[in-house]
Amino acid sequence: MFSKVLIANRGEIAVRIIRTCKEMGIRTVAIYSDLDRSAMHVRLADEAYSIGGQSAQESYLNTESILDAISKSGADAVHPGYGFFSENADFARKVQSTGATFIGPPPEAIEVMGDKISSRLAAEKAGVAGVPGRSKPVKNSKEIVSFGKEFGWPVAIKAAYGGGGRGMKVVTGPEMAQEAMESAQREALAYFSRDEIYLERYLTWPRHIEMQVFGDMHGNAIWLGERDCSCQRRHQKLIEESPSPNFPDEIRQAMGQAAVAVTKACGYYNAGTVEFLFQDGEFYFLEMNTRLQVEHPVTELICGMDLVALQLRVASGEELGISQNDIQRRGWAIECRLNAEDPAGGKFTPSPGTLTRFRRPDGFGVRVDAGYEPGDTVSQYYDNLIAKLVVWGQDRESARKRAIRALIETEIEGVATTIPAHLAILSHQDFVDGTHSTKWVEDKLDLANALASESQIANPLADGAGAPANSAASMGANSAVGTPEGEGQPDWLEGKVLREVQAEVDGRLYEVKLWVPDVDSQPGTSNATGNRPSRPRGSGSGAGQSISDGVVGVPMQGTIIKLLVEKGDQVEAGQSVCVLEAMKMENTITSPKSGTVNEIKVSPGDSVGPGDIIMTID
Ligand code: MV4
Repeated sequence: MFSKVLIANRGEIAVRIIRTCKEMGIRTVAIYSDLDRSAMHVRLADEAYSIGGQSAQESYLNTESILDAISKSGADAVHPGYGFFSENADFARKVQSTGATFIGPPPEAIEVMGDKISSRLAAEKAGVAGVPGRSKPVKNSKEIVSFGKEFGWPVAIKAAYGGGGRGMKVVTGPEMAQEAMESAQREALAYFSRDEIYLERYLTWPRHIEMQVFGDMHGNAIWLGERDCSCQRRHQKLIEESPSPNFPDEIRQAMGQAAVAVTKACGYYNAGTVEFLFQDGEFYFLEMNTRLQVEHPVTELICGMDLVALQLRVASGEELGISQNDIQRRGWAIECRLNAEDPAGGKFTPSPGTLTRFRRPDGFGVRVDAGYEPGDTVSQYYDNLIAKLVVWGQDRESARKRAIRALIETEIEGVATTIPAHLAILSHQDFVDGTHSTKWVEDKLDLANALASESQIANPLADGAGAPANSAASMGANSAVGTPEGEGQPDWLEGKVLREVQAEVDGRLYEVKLWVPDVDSQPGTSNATGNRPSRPRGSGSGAGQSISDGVVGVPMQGTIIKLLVEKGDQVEAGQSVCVLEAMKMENTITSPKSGTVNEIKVSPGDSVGPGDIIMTID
């Protein structure tokens, strides 16, 4: 086994690898850019070497400085993580030329799988079919037209050296062939410096299901179950789960065997993932990823195995030590990628910044792989994945509900996050039914108002609006407190901010979200993303107190029965100001503070809902 491993990566995956090394008694070496001098992976490693620079190109993609750090540290192995140099055969060879071991597959296998035409051929040779198509480059648009006639429209044009979805064009008919071909070639050239393209029949509603495989240097290979990664937008995955819902076990077994066949056919060892498209009961080889993937914890949770430990063992020459029959998969796992992005309007706008608050969820079946701690900064220069929330449950519904609970428990401030999108996905009937596809998030899911809609889907775990404070209804944690901005905002939201207020009704505390006039926003109290820098809550800040403490809000759906005060009246904190009929009961609503009734916005008989404003107190 190795004595010192250099992790040629940053963020959560570097942290992930360091943790397993520590458990195995292996010394860890971090590398860091100028921006990452005090990053979490550096704090956790035993040693750290500066590689300079800010951008990925200047730092984590700077071969010379990384090779320098390998030799200075005396590391006997290098783990590339994912992204950066993880699938670069030249880097793997250079590492090996220093005498250190590259913790990953042989460079030749990286090369075969890096070219999509050669990987399609390799799979074909192993008896595993890709989507019906041609495993040779296309030279002119006539070939596209004849392909469409033979296989049917639409046709997918793909970049031979592509990947990750860039360079793919969908051609719906012969008249589009020429233009689509040229544009695919231009894109392929721009992204991958090679303009070879090839054709496949285009599947219109596929699921993306991938199979985790593992091989050793002694010719053994196994499969560890699938992951369904159909919830993605713009080729960025959002949610992954295992097993895949509505996926018959005969197909799982066949897919596992197909994945192992591909693995063995290219002389593969270490961790790998074989990607498939699945539609109408058939699966088709798509590509093979020759690295440990972001979503590997989903497999770890259902298999009860540490995949990084296994990577280290097989890289040091050990046998897998487990056969296919030893693999037992149990229960269900779901991973949500918490990115520093604002999902409002489905735009997923990057939202770099400092995490002024980061409360990690906890409890049974909850795992958080984070690359950041409170006070750390998510830089615009790198991947903005803050953390992965991975939950385990004994079945899909338990896992789904646990994921929702844990997302609600998570509090991140200072940056916007994808949490509202995850809540929208996990509480959508299509997801519950498992009828979604790779196109579902972009084509069907409505994220038009991912921020504001949070108060509407107030409690996805229970029905009925309104729940006690600090329960599922208080979703204010998720940086949803902010200013409406961007296109598509209704006029009435202009100049308003989303605030969380507490309302006490008959001695029970409710938290609701309100769009209120941005009266108390002073320069410096609100950061660039419009989020409040801090959010007082709970008894520590005084029950009934809130950020916009002069607003009396409606905590639940109901009818206004009676107003107990008039405009201009003096009221005391805790004084009853309004009677609301809800859930067949009369509830008195109290003033959150002492002051003067400034404005009354409702009348007896009005139908009101959570988030409506009853009155304001000055
Ligand atoms: C496809 C396809 C439908 N039909 N190929 C996109 C990423 C690239 N590696 C392959 N991709 C696709 N190839 C055929 N013949 C649909 C996709 C696709 C997709 C695949 C996996 C995960 C997400 C996706 C999102 C859109 C399209």
